Order: sequence, then structure tokens, then C-alpha cells
Amino acid sequence: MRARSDAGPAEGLDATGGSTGPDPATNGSGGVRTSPLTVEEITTFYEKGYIRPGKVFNDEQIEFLRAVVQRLTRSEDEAGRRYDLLDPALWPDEEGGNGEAGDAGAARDPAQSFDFLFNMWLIDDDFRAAVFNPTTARWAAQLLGTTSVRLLEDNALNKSPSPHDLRWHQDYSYWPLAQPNAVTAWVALDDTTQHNGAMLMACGSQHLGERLPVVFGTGTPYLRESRPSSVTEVGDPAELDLPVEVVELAAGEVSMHSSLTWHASGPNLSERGRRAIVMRYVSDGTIWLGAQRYEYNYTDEEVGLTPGEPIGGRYFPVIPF
Ligand SMILES: O=C(O)CCC(=O)C(=O)O
Repeated sequence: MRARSDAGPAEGLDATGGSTGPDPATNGSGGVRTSPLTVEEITTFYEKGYIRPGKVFNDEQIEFLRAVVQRLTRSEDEAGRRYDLLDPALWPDEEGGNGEAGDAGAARDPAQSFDFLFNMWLIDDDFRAAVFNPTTARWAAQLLGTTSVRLLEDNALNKSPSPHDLRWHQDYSYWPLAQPNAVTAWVALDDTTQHNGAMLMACGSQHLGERLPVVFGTGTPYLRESRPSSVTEVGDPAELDLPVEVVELAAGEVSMHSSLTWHASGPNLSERGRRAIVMRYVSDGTIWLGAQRYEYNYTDEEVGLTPGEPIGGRYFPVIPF
């Protein structure tokens, strides 16, 4: 579908995306952690719905990845594949199709820019080296209680300075899977604070089960008609007494959240973009539902999967760890 680039692995990243520095398992390489999660961390994830296990890329690797993302953002833009999470032209209506806001010609408000790149591992070897790092894959397996995980997708995010926020949502609502056996690893490429729009997590919300997808820019729920009637809207964490934590991270640090955890992010009040790369992992064996659940970036035909089959194939590779 898309050609791979000829670029070699990232400087400072080995072929599997691991650190090439001395003894990283003991935090020897720029404070990078590769040790497995502890029982306490796994328990905290179960209780709160997310954890901050530490730094997975050192400063040199982060500097390199920023340049990789900048290059890919430019080439994707030139190829007409710009996707903006806050662009009203892309917002679905309540039924899930493009509504009035989706009419061709709807103006794109630059102040709302939240650039979103999808599956760069397929076209760029440097990005792939980061995405295939064994550390976050192993952590994902520990958090999902499995021995093998597949990559569901990767993303690069750049939230521009903007007064707009990304509304409360849970990731599972948007995925073509029969079970929420999935977890996201969100790696900061910049120091991330409340001021520049860090993510917010509603602790314990993952215990409340599946919710409807929402339009990221407005919080309007959709797909009410096609989801079971027991699936209700994401609520206001404050009204439900769910503690909200701000996920402040230094560049290179990762947070990992469950596919059911409600999360949002505030406005970026700084003068620079707030960048991140994201890996989303799914337990091997999770069942593909495809378009009958959600119109994903790939059709069932493209991925070669029939609804009811375990997820697999070239778009969803096992990540070795
Ligand atoms: O980066 C953000 O502000 C939100 C990202 C998000 O919702 C996610 O990675 O699941």
C-alpha cells in the first residue's frame, strides 16, 4: 500500500529501537529504563487506568525523533495526507457520518491545529525503529496480562499553541475490536505540562466500561444507534467524583493508559507545539470486528481480515520483546 523509505535505523536507536548506550537496564543510558514493570506499577495501572513508568528514549534519541517527525509531517502534508484531530471538516455527526461541519469547503481554523500522523512505521525506518522498541511492548504485555502483543497503530501528534482542548474520550470507542484488550504508550517529545496541554486522566474511569465515541473538538457523542443501549456517554469526571490527574512528563518519558480510561488534554498555552509519538498495542488473539463496529483507517479488505477473526496480518505485526 505504501512504500517503505530507504532510510536506515535512527541514530542512537538500534535495529529494534532499543538504546545503544551502556547498560540501559540500570538506567545507564541517559536515564532510559528497560526493566519490566513492577507489581506495584501493574496494580496502579489496574486501579487508576494509567501509569508513568519513566524514560524510554534518551535526550539524543528524542532530538533525533523530533527531526524524524518534522520530516514526516512535511512529506505527509505534501502528499495531501494531513489529518487534524480538531479540524471541524473531519468531525462526524451523531450517526457517525460527516455532518454539516464536514461539508466540503469548511474552513480549517489554524488555531485548532492538532496534527495527527498515522502508521509512520510503514513508510519510515527511523520511525519504525522507535515504534518497535521492545521496552514499551513488554510493558504493554504486562499491563494486558498477555505474552504477545501486536501493534494496532502508531501516531505522531503535534498540538499547536491553541486555546482549544481535546475532549474527554476513551480510545476503545474508535477501534474495530470486539474486546478492549489494548493499551496506549504516549511518549513525550517535549516536556509536557498543564501549560502546554498535557493529557488529563480520569482515574478509575476504565472500570466503568465502554462508552460512545465523541467528536474530539466538541465532546458530542455519536454512533448511539449502532452501539448497544448499555453503552452510554463519557461523563464529566468531576460529577462522578473521579480524580483527575495531569500527566506531566519530561521529554522521553512515557505514560501508558488503558483503552477504556477516559482522557482529555487542555489548551496549549505555550508558544510552541507539544509533540508526542504514540504506540497502541493490542493483545494477540483479540478479535477483529472491522467496519461493523467502526470505520477504521483500513477496510476489512485492506487488512485481509473477516470480522470474528483474531487480529493479525501485515498491518498489525507482533512486536518482539
Ligand atoms: O495528545 C493528546 O493530547 C491526546 C492523545 C490521546 O488522546 C491519545 O493518545 O489517546
